[in-house]
Amino acid sequence: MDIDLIGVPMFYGCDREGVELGPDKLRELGLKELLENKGSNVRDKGNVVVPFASPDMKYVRSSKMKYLDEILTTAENLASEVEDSLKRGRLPLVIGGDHSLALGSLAGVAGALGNRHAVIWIDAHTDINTDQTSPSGNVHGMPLAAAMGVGPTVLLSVHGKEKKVLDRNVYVVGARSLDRGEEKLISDSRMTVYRIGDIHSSGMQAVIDDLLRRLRESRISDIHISYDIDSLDKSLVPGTGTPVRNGLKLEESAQLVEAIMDTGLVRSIDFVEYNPKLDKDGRTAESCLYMLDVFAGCLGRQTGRMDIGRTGS
Ligand code: 5AB
Ligand code: MN
Ligand code: MN
Ligand code: MN
Repeated sequence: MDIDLIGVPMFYGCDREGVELGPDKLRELGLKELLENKGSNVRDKGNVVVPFASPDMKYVRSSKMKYLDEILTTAENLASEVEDSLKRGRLPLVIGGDHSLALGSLAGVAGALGNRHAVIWIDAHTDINTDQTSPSGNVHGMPLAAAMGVGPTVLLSVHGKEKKVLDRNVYVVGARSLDRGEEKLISDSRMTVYRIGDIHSSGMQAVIDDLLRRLRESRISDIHISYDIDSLDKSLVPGTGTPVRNGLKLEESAQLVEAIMDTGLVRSIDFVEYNPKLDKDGRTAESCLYMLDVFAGCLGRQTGRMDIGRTGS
């Protein structure tokens, strides 16, 4: 596979410093080599520009969404990069940074692929708050709602088009920490949420089978994976801003990622929320590398240019 690495050194969406160091730390740990060794052709596009803001600028633009201007500018910058990579037939691998960057990656995906794609959001959270329902004002809890066209216009208008994905093509896996407004949006929309309880009661394979069946029936032609490392159990990722107990094991996460990757439909990937500053004994780095190795293995098995338009698995 031809891969474009794109770093997004930003913490504004989680309001907790350290996560902006994620992209360069993963490079230092050998991300490019890891991908190359498994057979991919990798171009590192570097980091997108993230404007500077001091903490006193947090609420300048909005009282409900912290660092709004800086997040929007970064999202525009990222959207252009992702769109450009996809149009060249390369797979953008976006390295965070906090999850608000998905406002940009999904805008780029929509720009290049239209609306026949699915978004698979692997996360302890569903990230479907709006400025009205958010308990924190942190935009990293809002990008998936915005992508479905729900929330304040400013978040929806990144890089054109208001809807970056149809709600019926949205799947969250691993959810276990949801806010009340998020629960309401789940019942009011057609998105699918596989909670940790479903995974523990039926097993990961049953969840995967159901997910793949729905993907097939929906006739989507492309997939974007947004991988938040807090989907993993708290013990595996001390170095993330919002760890949650009772999460996925590495083996379960690998099984899930492999099944999705092996559809051959994955066009773009986010890998987010690794905060090297909060890590303990390199445990999070190790978990990240384990999962990135899984992605790398799958990507390496896939061949060169992507044939956009294929269906089924
Ligand atoms: B993450 C919370 N729902 O909105 C909120 O890490 C947490 O990108 C959001 O999944 C976590 O502040 C966002 C309480
Ligand atoms: Mn998230
Ligand atoms: Mn464009
Ligand atoms: Mn999360």
